[in-house]
Amino acid sequence: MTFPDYVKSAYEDIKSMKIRGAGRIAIHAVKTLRMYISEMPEKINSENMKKIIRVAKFLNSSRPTAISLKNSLRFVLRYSYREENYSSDLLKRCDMFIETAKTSLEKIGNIAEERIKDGDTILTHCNSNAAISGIIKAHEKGKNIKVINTESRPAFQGRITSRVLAEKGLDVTMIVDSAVRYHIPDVDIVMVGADTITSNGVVINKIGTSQVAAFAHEARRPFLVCAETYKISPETLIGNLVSIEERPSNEVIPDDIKPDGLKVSNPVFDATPPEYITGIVTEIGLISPHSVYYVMKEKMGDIEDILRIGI
Ligand code: RI2
Repeated sequence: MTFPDYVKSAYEDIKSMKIRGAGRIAIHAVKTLRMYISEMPEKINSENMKKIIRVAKFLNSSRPTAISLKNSLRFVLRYSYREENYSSDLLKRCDMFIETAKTSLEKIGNIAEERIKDGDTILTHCNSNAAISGIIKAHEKGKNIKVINTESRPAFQGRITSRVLAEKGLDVTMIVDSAVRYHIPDVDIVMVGADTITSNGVVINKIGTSQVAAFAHEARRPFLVCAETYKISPETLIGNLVSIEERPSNEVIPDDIKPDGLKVSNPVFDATPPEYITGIVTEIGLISPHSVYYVMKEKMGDIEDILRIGI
């Protein structure tokens, strides 16, 4: 099956990380699928439904770790197994996902903001819209806060965080990733995002997150994860492991200076155990990592039903 150009470029934009961030790639994929569905007749026959699912699978294959991508597409196609399907219903589900993603971020920001006290220094890693939403709100409310942010090698997403926060007038200090332990005594609270949350409360996020969590744990600093519930992975409930994306070696060392035979490992995510996590700020409230299973059941319903969509 050949895909329309806009589908291929959405795939490339996500794969190359031109569009990145677990929430943003999910929204971009749904907007792209929406475009494809809008070209379909109102009554979708099984042949056309197969085509829609193929496009969804293709978009999902652009990046392997963030479950937000897969969950967003599954949300749209939740009832695709039914005999009768209408494009207007699918388009409504696309819009519903996009709107929910927006309002979830707003709610997460409000809850995270409550956890930030006047005078606090917040450490954040990488660039997470969810994690910085509370920081921005605290600043806008007039709280006198400071932010320390990691540069997040090798892709330097920390530079986006610094720019966004500095442009809003926050007091931001960028540090190299390896300086987290040096600076942790100055930190009052750590806030990071998530790409995937497993049924047993493990958080998969940007490489280095687990080190930050270990240092926060050692220094007895609260470690909060800010993430929408659509970042919970239903397949982890049936024992699937989260696959960690390995990106090209030239993101770590350019090919022209790489000695012959040098091996490079570039995993872009790691796993933080629930023992290091003070809480997860979601749109339904601040939850314990140990309660993820119950939230998953409440938000997603029948897991078997979700998995049979086949994406
Ligand atoms: P939001 C990013 O992944 C980072 O790991 C970040 O913490 C996470 O997505 C969540 O981001 P990448 O795309 O959804 O930079 O909170 O590899 O924006």
